[in-house]
Amino acid sequence: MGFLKSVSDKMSKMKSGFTDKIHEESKKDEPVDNDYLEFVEELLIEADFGVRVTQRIMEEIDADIDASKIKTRRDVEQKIREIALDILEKVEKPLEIRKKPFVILTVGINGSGKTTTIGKLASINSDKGKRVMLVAADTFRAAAIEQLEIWAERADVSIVKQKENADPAAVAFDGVQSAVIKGMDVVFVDTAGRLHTQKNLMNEIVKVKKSIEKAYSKEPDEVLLVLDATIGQNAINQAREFNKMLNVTGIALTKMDGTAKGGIILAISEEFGIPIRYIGIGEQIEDLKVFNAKDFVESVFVP
Ligand SMILES: Nc1nc2c(ncn2[C@@H]2O[C@H](COP(=O)(O)OP(=O)(O)OP(=O)(O)O)[C@@H](O)[C@H]2O)c(=O)[nH]1
Ligand SMILES: [Mg+2]
Repeated sequence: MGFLKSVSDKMSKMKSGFTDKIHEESKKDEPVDNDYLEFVEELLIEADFGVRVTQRIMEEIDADIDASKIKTRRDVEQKIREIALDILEKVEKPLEIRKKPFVILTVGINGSGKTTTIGKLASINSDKGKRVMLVAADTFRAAAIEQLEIWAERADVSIVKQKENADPAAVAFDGVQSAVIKGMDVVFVDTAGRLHTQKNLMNEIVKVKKSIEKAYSKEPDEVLLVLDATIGQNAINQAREFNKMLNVTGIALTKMDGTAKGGIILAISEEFGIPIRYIGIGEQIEDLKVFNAKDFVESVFVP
């Protein structure tokens, strides 16, 4: 299925919570007055566009009304789309897996979708003929290692693991070193979920990053922050803290299918400008999409 149709179908919550409501109004032959603008502002906040993006949108709408560029509700709808595209185009930088091994460290809070995203990417890359290695540096629970093993089997790729409670930095070191020796194309390092407020665990992930650097003589090629879109504005704080500690180079925004508040993608993009590499719109392999701004706006912001 193409990007447009599948994303559009899976994003039905966001569409019914925001896009369809704006569109219904835009069909009405009624003025763009203060009441209407307040209604629009509330919708934006409810859909998690965040204060900063909402303010930008409302200010640009005001300016366009003053300049007589916006006359109808349909013009307002169009303007929101334009601003969404402007924000998202700046973060559309697909991850290019060039040199080998290309090492991707995934980080994020508990349950954000790290392991699933790795599993999906392992399959996609393996299908392209790349030699993929998964590294089970989430040693917190035995189940976490097993979960990654299942994905490795499904994608028919290699896995490096140790026992439960092994030092995650040591597992990461071994994994990357072995990938270098075996001539792997791409390495995904899975890590345990942690809250950005847990100081010890945040220090631990910095150690994991450093140990990859030691095994590899350079930093990981990608520090991929996996963010759950359904947690709303909390995602902003997480992105800020993870970025401060680890220099995040890309974001995978998961569970976009499960939320009416998909505006969070705009809030994050406008705030940090970190590339959005992938969006997750479901649990299956085909539900991970390389992020494309124009396609996204067309499938989510057009009714
Ligand atoms: N609907 C939906 N579910 C998703 C998506 N991505 C992940 N999930 C589900 O979210 C749950 C948690 O995913 P995991 O990949 O285990 O998350 P994790 O970040 O590895 O979790 P921890 O290792 O516990 O920190 C699983 O049930 C996944 O199937 C998505 O894009 N959409
Ligand atoms: Mg996991």
